[in-house]
Amino acid sequence: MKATAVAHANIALVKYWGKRDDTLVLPQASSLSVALDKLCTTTTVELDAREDSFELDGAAADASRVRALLDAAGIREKARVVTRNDFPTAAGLASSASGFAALAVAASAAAGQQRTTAELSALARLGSGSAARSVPGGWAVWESDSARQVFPESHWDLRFCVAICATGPKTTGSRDGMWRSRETSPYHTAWIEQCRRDLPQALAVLKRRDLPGLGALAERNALRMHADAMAADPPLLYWEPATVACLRELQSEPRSAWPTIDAGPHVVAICAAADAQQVETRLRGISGVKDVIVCAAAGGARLVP
Ligand code: 2P0
Repeated sequence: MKATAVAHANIALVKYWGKRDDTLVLPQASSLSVALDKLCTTTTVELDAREDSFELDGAAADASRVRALLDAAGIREKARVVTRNDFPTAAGLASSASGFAALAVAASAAAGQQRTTAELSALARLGSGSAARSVPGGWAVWESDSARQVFPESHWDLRFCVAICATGPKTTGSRDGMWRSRETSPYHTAWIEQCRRDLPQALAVLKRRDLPGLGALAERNALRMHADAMAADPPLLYWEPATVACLRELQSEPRSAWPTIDAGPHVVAICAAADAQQVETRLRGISGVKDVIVCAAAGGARLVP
C-alpha cells in the first residue's frame, strides 16, 4: 500500500501549446521532448491514510489535483502523498511534468495495479499534459493519448544548460496561457500547423544527430510558440530582460548552442557535451541570470525501493 517513484522533468523541442480537449488533456499537435537528469521529483504514495494529504517540499499543499489523478486511476482509498523536487520549485521551473509522472507511477504501484508504460503515460497526462512525456523519458513523442520513447537517453550525448532568469512563480500558468492563446491569438492556427510540419523534421535530425539542425528547429519552434502567446488578448509575455540577453548571447556567431524557452522566463541552451562548460560560463556572465543547471538526457519514471 506504499510506493515511491522518481521522474524527471522534460524540455520540449517541438512544443505542446494548445489542447483539442481541455478535460481529457489531448493536444492539438504532437510534441517531442527530452527528459533532464538534474530536474528530478521523488514522490511517495501511501494508501489507507485517514484523510488525503499532499506535502510538497516539506509544506502542506492543495491536494485537489492529486486527488483528481487518484480518482482517474480508480483509487478510492485516502492517500498520503509526499513529494520532493530536487530543483528550486520557487524559480518557476516546470515541476508538474515530473510531479504527475512520479505520482502516476507511485500511485499505481501502491494500489497494486499493473499498468504498461503507455497506460501510465496516459494517466499522468490527465494530471498535466507534459507529464505524459516524462513517463517514458529519454527522447519522447506525445501523439494523442500517451507518449512513447523514440530514442533512449543514450542516443546522443547532448547537454541542456538551464539558465534561471527570474525567481518567484510566473504570472500566467501554462494551462491558462495555452487556453488564452487558442481562444484569442490570431496566430494560433498557424502555430499548430507549424508544429505538425516540425515534428517529422525534428525526428529526422534527431535520428542523424544533427545538432545545428535540431538546435535551429527547436529555437524557431520556441520563438513561434512565444509569438503565438504574445499575440493573445490580453497578451502573454513570459520573458524577462535576462531571457532576451540569453537569446542574444546564444545567437552570436559562431554558434555552439541553441535556445529553447518554455512558458516562463528561463532559457535552455542545447549544446554538445564538449561545449557545455563554455556555454555555462557565458550564461552565468549575463546580468539577471541567477543560476545555470547543466543537464544531460535522462530515462523514464521508475519505482525506487
Ligand atoms: C511543453 N509546456 O511542450 C510546453 C511548452 C509549456 C510550454 O507543456 O495544462 O503544465 O497541465 O497540460 O503540461 C506546460 O504545460 O499544461 C507545457 P497542462 P502543462 O512542454
